[in-house]
Amino acid sequence: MMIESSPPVAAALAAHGPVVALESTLICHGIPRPANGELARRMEASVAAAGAVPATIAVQRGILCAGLSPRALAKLAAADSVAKCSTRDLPLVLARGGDGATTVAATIFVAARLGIQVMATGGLGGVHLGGAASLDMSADLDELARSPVAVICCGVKSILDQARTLERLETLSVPVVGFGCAELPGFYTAASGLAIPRLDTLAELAALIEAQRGLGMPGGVVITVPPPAEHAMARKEVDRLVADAQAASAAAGITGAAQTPFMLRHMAERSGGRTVQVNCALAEANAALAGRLAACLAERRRC
Ligand code: PSU
Ligand code: MN
Repeated sequence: MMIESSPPVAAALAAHGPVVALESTLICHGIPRPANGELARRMEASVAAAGAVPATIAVQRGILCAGLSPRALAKLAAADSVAKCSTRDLPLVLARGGDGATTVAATIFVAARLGIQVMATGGLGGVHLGGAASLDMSADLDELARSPVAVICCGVKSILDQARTLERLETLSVPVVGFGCAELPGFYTAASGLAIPRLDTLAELAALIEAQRGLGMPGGVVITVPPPAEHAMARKEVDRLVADAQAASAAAGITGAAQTPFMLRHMAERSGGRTVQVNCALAEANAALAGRLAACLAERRRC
């Protein structure tokens, strides 16, 4: 296996204990410094407080690591030019011996190989605005169709075409549910206007995952929760920020993998840091829920 697990992660996996995978693109390309380092620590702490072991995934000098020491995590958050790695980028960064931050796609690819069933992030990647023509659709979606990992998130990032992303996930046979909500959350905001099935307990979430495994389906599930109410933004404000970021991105000729980081940065600046605040709060809450779900799944395995 080309993946190196940290001692705590290896021990938890060997004992079939609860482990939660965390991504590193959110840290390196989604949140500005120094808030990103603080968030990385808080997400790990939230997973641990729920009784699970955090496994932040990243490539370090050509080695694909699951679980970073506090020092390595701080170094990653402070680093300048860590490559954004989706699944297709992993072989190249390994071959070059470089450093890489994993997206949701690359993170669940690694998690699945290790038998980690749950991961947490802020917002899933998806079909970009205009994606029907440009074909810019996040590899997060296709990877979810083949990696059996439950991704806890606040829906699809606000900069994306949320309705078309849901359509694509349906085509890929990836279940999308709301935990305590019957509407796909809109990432920075609670509302999207898109209906999804609602589940209300951890046991129901676990049963969903177990049913998918029981049927021999290859993929994962998307478990969505609204952003914490005290931090959530109004939909109108988010729509305005997205439209501005979209226009700036088009004017600057930004395409491909650079688009998501560019737009997130633009909205952070235009909102005076409001979007970063929401993003950090929701990512931390998602990590806590992921920890609880992983603990619940491990408990049910023992019964
Ligand atoms: N969630 C956040 N911020 C982020 C991301 C998720 O709150 O920056 C990252 C994830 O790594 C996700 C990626 O996989 O954005 C999507 O990038 P793209 O659209 O290029 O696939
Ligand atoms: Mn893309």
